[in-house]
Amino acid sequence: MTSRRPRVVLYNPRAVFYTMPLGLVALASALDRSRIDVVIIDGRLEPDPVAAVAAAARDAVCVGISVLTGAPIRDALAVSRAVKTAAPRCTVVWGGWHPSLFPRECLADRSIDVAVQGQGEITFREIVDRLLAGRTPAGCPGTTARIHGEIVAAAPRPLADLNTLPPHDYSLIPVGKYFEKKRTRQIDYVSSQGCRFRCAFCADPAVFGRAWTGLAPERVAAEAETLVGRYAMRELAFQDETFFTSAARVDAIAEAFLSRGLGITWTATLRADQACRLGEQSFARAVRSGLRRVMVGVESGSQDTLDRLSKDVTIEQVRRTAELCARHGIGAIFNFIVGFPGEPESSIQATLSLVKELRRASPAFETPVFSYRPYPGNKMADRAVAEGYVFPQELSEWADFDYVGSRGPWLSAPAWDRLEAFQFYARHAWKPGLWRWPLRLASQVRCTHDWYRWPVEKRLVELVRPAPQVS
Ligand code: B12
Ligand code: SF4
Repeated sequence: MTSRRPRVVLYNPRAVFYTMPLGLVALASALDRSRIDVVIIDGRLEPDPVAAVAAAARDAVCVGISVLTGAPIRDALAVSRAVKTAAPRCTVVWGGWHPSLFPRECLADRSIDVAVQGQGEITFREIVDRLLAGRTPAGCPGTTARIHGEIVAAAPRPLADLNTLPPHDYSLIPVGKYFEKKRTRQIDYVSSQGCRFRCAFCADPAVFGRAWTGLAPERVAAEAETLVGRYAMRELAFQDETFFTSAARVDAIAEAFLSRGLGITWTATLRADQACRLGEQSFARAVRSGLRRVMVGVESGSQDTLDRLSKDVTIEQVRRTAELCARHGIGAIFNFIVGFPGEPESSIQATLSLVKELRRASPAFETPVFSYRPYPGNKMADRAVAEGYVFPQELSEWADFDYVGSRGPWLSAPAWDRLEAFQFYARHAWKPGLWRWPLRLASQVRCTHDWYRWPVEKRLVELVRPAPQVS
């Protein structure tokens, strides 16, 4: 049966992991669905996403696609081109991080008509309204668009207070299918947008201009309660860039979870300085309200390197955060990066030492160490370019720009091999379990003596269990 109402199709490209497509849910929730049909298609759940979007686009007003830098671009391009073939008059809108950073470069591909920068709800609603009224989206604040072959960049749109936007309607996505893929009744949720910090390797300051907006605690708790009632949700995964930005807000959220007796667990991102500002009592309250795991971007074990990164965090704060988590029995993923341009060997060594210290502190801590490769849209990447680093120029080249689990240009091949071996031994050296003791002992000896050559134990384990380990 074909619907008479105008249709908007939204597409989330294939990606690793099954985090819910919150950006698209936000956009769809902000449209007037009393007069528009909205379809969200997730490439991770479709056997043939290109065909599915092309078919849905035939009688659609527009197709909106969420695009991260890297591999998702390949999928987004294939879908956009298929849409233009199936429905040449359908407007293709790209939004999300890559088009926010590179609107003009995106529009160089003729299958893309509009690139949206930053927060998308109001901008996308205006684009759809304009299209329905037979007007061009070009000139709509927050967009860069092609009109009669010319590219028009409109004024930026200021970040709207999230509290003025409608709640996210999860009935727009098949929540049960995500539960199945994740193998847990965990719902992804975002309670804030933007970030006030200035880390020199991150695109957030460029995309959101160091602005931040967060939902009121009562609204977060009320929405969480609805999700528990509707989907029997057991865990809420906050996908905020910096969930703990306001200690008072975190306190009030924890209090509201407790007073509503939600009985769920929750996870969120945490900066070490924020953990220290939060303090013992508030942390304890958060834990009582269900906090079970935090993700902390430590980046480096060297204070000099942290200062170069403008991280505005001290190693002492990282230690205090770890101590707080361990004392409260909270799991933590401490993320590290090595191989920054010009990073001295002593800084890498300091990172490995801190990783060992954290591993020793709690078996519930994970410590992935990544090799730095510049993501665009920040001071560090600009500096690298000034010194001769060349970023991809065309969209198709950006599609090959995938860093996950690979070596960056500032880390030598032997240093990378050593890092891989180190990660294996650090993972096993303090892992509990009776039957693991031979590997644990060997790993402890290696970590104590910083000796990672000829990693025979690693080869043996990989022979028995070839799947890559993440932490
Ligand atoms: C969940 C998530 C993922 C999921 C993706 C889920 C999905 N949808 O497919 C997974 C785990 C797969 C992932 C992977 C990676 N991610 Co990620 N991820 C996030 C995270 C934590 C939350 C995203 C989210 O849901 N936000 C909430 C929603 C509401 O916001 P939003 O998506 O930005 O959408 C808003 C606007 O961007 C815009 N918008 C978005 N899409 C569209 C589409 C249209 C048509 C329009 C008009 C507007 C629009 O409007 C929305 C509402 O305001 C963000 C950080 C963050 N908090 O945003 C990082 C983030 C997006 N990820 C990032 C990175 C670097 C990565 C990885 C490279 C990390 C890594 N090393 O493994 C990989 C690479 C992905 C790949 N190449 O395949 C960077 C982005 C860098 C970039 N230039 O793209 C971010 C910003 C983190 C950071 N600060 O560095 N990620
Ligand atoms: S790395 Fe995190 S804290 Fe730093 S600017 Fe980016 S989002 Fe903010």
